[in-house]
Amino acid sequence: MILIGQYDSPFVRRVGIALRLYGMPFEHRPWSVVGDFDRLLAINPTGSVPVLVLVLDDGTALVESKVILDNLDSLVPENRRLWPEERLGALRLSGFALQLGDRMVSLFYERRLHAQVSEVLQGRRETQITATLAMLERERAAQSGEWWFGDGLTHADIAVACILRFVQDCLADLYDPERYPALAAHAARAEALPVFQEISQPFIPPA
Ligand SMILES: N[C@@H](CCC(=O)N[C@@H](CS)C(=O)NCC(=O)O)C(=O)O
Repeated sequence: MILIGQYDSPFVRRVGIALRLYGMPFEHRPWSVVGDFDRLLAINPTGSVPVLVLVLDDGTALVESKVILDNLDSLVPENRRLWPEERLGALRLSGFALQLGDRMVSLFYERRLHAQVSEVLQGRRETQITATLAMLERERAAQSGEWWFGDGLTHADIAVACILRFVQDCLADLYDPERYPALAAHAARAEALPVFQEISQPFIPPA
């Protein structure tokens, strides 16, 4: 398998972390969505990452981190899957984390790429991001386990941790760890794991 995309994307990173945790060998091609746009388009016409190319099959390319992880999860024995027994709860949480990530990407591009930032869009995104962080903080604070659903790390834990790294990297003004102590502890616990340290790269802003 070939994973395309850089680990400063929370979506690429969550796939890379899961691949390592599953023990699945893969080749990583850290293509930039800007610098490698043309060759990315040839594989994924939406020009987005992550893309997972299933080389051992027929070269099928999967996009969208959730689609990719659902497929990978179906390939491993049940006891290695990264969805907990409380699957609905973890899906729900992952959904909020991923939408939060999408809002962050949108705001980052708005601020970075538009000469004249839309105040309406910026305000809307900031409200959405702040409200979702507050909701996640309340919910994480209500859980005393090591991870969100108990002892085992799940896709939902990974998604939240990757998104929290992303907000610190590219929208730091919206994330004060002291305001979100339960989330900050969650992120610190995840980032201390060897797999999070290995599947990681400093943020490279698009030129
Ligand atoms: N919902 C997608 C989000 C993917 C996404 O937003 N990727 C960004 C990088 S963080 C991207 O490819 N941006 C390039 C673009 O949108 O043109 C997923 O979960 O895979």
